[in-house]
Amino acid sequence: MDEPKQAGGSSKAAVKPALETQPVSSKAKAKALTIYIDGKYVPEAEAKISVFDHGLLYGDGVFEGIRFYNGRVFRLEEHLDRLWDSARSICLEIPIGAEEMTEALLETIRKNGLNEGYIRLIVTRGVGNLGLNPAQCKRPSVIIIATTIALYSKEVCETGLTVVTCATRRTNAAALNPAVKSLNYLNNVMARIEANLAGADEALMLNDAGNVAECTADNVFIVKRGQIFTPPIAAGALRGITRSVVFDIAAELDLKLTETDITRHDVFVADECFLTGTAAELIPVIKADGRTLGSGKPGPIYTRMIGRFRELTRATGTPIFA
Ligand code: PXG
Repeated sequence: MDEPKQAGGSSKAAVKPALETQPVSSKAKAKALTIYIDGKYVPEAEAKISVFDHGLLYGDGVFEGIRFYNGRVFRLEEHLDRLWDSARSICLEIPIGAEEMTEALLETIRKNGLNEGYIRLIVTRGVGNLGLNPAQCKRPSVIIIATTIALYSKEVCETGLTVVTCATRRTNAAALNPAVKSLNYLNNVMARIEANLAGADEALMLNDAGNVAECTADNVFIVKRGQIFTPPIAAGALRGITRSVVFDIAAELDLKLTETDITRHDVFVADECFLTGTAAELIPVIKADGRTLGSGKPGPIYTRMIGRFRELTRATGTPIFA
């Protein structure tokens, strides 16, 4: 696999750790990336923002993680729509239009000579003073990083992940609404630390009612008696783009999919469970809080879903080189 930034050595454990947790290989450091910052394309060594940027000082900003496959950006419009929704919700005006953003994004990929990979698109509140009042920040910054990423090895996709329920709750919509994909991810980071400490691959996050919301960077699906279930947005799930792809595939394959509250019990007794996210794609879960789920192997519905997902990612999306 060509994974210059994230790829690492292999381990003999039955369930391999996420690649992001493995050491960066020394070979990888050779090829410097070209990064877009506020209209300029600069080498990564020069890609810097101010220490007074409120994105750094307060996590004040929004972002998207986007994948491109086979020379096409997957579900780009949906990602940009969500970025603009997140920005609008926090009164952040993105300084360029969607058309200019699209061109900058495609050009960043082209400048890095990539055909397949991952984009991190960030809009920060911009430079202000040390007070948190965003009224001080006159111009938001736009940053685009195009690189390669593999969160989980091929083996993990084939064997499945383990999850633990964490004590850190998903933020209540009345506090920081989880629908906003903001730069403030400390809530999810805390949950992820709990998973790490418990030796699990991911953390299952509950909402204030004690129902399943999502994992730290992925939406959750379960399968019971041939039907698929996932928590509604109101339960604290991000309106995931990959989640919506699963809805589309379920309709295509004539599988019943229902948005409903899910308890830990529902997860424990599920026939199958899988997570979805742009970086993680579709990934099976085979253990939750020590209980083996279903057969303990990726299930038949997951297998059909991922097959169709792979076809869609290869054949659809915004062309990069057109
Ligand atoms: N829930 C949360 C909280 C997320 O941040 C998803 C679900 C999945 O949504 P998409 O649209 O990607 O299907 C996300 C995704 C990562 C990473 O490295 C992913 C996200 C944020 C930070 C890191 O996988 N967002």
